[in-house]
Amino acid sequence: MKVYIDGKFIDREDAKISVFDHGLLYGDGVFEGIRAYNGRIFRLREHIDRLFRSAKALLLKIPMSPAEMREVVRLACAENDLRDGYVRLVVTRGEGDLGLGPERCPNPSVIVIASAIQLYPEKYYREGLNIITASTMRNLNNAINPAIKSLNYLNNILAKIEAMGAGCVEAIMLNHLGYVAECTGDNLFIVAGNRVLTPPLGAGALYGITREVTMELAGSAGLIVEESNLTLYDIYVADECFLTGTGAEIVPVVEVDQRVIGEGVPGPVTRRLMAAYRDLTCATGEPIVKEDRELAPDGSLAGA
Ligand code: PXG
Repeated sequence: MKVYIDGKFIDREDAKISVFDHGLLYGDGVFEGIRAYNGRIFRLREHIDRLFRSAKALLLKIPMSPAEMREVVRLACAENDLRDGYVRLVVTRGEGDLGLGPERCPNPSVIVIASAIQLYPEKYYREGLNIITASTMRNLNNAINPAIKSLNYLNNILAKIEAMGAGCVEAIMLNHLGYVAECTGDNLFIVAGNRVLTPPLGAGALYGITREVTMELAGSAGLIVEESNLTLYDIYVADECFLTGTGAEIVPVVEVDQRVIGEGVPGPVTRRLMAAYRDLTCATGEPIVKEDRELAPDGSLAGA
């Protein structure tokens, strides 16, 4: 495997960054997780745009344009002969010193890891997940806004630890008002009759790209799609519940905090959306093409 770091493709074992990088010292940076299916990168533009928005919120200047970043992701996939896989894109504040101040980091680092994907077991999709609600509350919008996909993921990790402690793979996180925000690495939806509901972003959810695609698919299927504040009660009494994320895609939830959801099996709306999502991932996306184009010796992408 070759990892892209600041303009160069480096062997996996040599792909390292400084211990003075503020991404490591302070979680000061942003990231994206992107999937490639069937030789195409799914929703590449949307992921890169979200990366740039996260960076903007942190006053972190990414040292290339969005078009160049898309090209780097395509090159990283081609370099690793990836047709189906997972791309982790990281931009750190860069090397500084032990002070907090970002002004000490003049050169942000760009890292692209294009790797094989660890898929969720097929059982999760066939039988659905059993999840819990974490006691760890989602970050406040005026503390670390959950819309920023930053390298500071401790809020999510603490909730994930609770999930694992309860023998679950995911946990619901509530906001400070007691409304459902999202899960530790996935957005949440419920189905009530012919309505498909998901919390608004202001409730403490990431602007999930799979969430967006799912809302479009549900609309096309003639369902009523609404963003609305949800309490745990709304989930417990829903007909169906499912989670969305780049890694998970659309995964059914059949039990929450010991309450069986609906019939206790993946419901018809969830299954229909899962199928529609899989069709879309196979058929759309930015093609990965092995191009003649190489990085210049200085690591730049001429003409990108
Ligand atoms: N909420 C949070 C907090 C996330 O981190 C999502 C929702 C889903 O967003 P997308 O755009 O992917 O539909 C995410 C993204 C992991 C992992 O290893 C999960 C994410 C990102 C990177 C790694 O579980 N989830």
